[in-house]
Amino acid sequence: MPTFVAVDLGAESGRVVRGSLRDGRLAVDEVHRFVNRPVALPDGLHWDVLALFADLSAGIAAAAADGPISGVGIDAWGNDFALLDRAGGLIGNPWHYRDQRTRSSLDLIAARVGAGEIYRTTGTAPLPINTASQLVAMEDSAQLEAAERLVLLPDLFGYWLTGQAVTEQTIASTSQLLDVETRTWATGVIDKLGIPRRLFDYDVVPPGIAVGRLREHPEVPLWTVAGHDTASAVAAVPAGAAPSGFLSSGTWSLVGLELDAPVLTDEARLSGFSNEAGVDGTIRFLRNGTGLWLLQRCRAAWRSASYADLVAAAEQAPGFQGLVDPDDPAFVSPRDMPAQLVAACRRNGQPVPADRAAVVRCVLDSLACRHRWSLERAEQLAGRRADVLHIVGGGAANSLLCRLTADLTGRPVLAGPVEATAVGNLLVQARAAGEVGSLTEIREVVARSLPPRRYDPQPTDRSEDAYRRFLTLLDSSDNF
Ligand code: LRH
Repeated sequence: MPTFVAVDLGAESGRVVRGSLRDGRLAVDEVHRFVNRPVALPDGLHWDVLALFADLSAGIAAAAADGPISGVGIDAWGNDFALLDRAGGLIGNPWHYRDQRTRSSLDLIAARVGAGEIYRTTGTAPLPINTASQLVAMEDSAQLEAAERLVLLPDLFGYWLTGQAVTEQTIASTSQLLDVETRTWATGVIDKLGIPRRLFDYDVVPPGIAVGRLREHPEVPLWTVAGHDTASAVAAVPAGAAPSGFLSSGTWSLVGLELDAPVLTDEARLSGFSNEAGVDGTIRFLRNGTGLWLLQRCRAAWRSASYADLVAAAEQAPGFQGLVDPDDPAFVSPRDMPAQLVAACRRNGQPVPADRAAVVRCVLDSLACRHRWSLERAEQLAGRRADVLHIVGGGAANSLLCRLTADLTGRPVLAGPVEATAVGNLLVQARAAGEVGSLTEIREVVARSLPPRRYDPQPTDRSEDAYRRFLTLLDSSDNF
């Protein structure tokens, strides 16, 4: 029975998950889970990559001690990267995409390359979190001067595990520096931005190739997987023949459609849609919006509460009162998220949430409205309709969010798997090892092993009225 190990790193936590295939079904169990704690240093907000590496290594060791494993794969959140010097050493602590140093980056990029041109080349929406935005904010820095090579985070950990550095396609496509058609570095864009070309002087490889063997466990190969967590999650969407959309729901809400070719129109750019690289040449045409981050920060501010308790309380609170735009810049890194949500309702003339349950309900109602907006806009831009919406990731376990998203979008929601990212990671390895055939077969294995839960839409006058109010709110802001 072949067993694979997925290392799946999210902005809030990381996990090491083991998956075994038997008779066309995948059984998964979590070997190790750990918190991901960003650290604020005098120069800005960083990831603690050494702690993450120690934790993921401990998880792999625990899995290897339990029985033979046929491979390891690593996926992580997008955009963030490490710089390596000419001896392969790490330069500085990688930055967190929420660090504020990128404030002027979008203007700089538009001035140097042109917003339309960089979009037509890379297919990536202009966001301050993009690797490109971070690199232009670092120009003339000593770190950039000393750097020989850039590796995105999953590839950094793969390098530390095996001694071999690769650049995997799906994670590279979150940089805004990869050519969306050829899936090679967009050297013209890199040059115009004034970013040293030598950092990218390496081939970009697809998911599913052998990288090398683990230094600590020489019998175990490391495979490239879809290194971008969203790409791994979408590979594990148990989509059948019905035309469907997806929502990968975690810290971010990534709503969109899987396409064969990118949509590179000005309209798509101005609506904030990206064309991200998926498995087997697929394109994830999606909008990257703020997701359960809003709730994560509320929970942190309130300390004691669990997500389950918060959602249970919100179930009892009256719905469709105060609404906010989840992408309001006030929510990017506030000290006190609940206070910011209340302030945003007040600022926008919305009913002001009076207690925790009302704040949570405001978040979930607002996310459901945004999900509808993004799905409908994706359909218009791509000229394709989704008859069902698959929700994967942590949000698939949030029944209120799933129900509200079904009601607002008017589509049946198929929720799960919650651990889609790890599942996609495991099955891309299984395919590389010859255990599974195509992407379609991967999705059949998921549907058989972890059948999704269905929520049928029940729109009401109140939900429709809330959506109209949400649109007015968007009209009065600068956000797309
Ligand atoms: C989701 C995600 C998203 C990014 C972001 C920083 O976890 O990878 O696709 O852009 O994190």
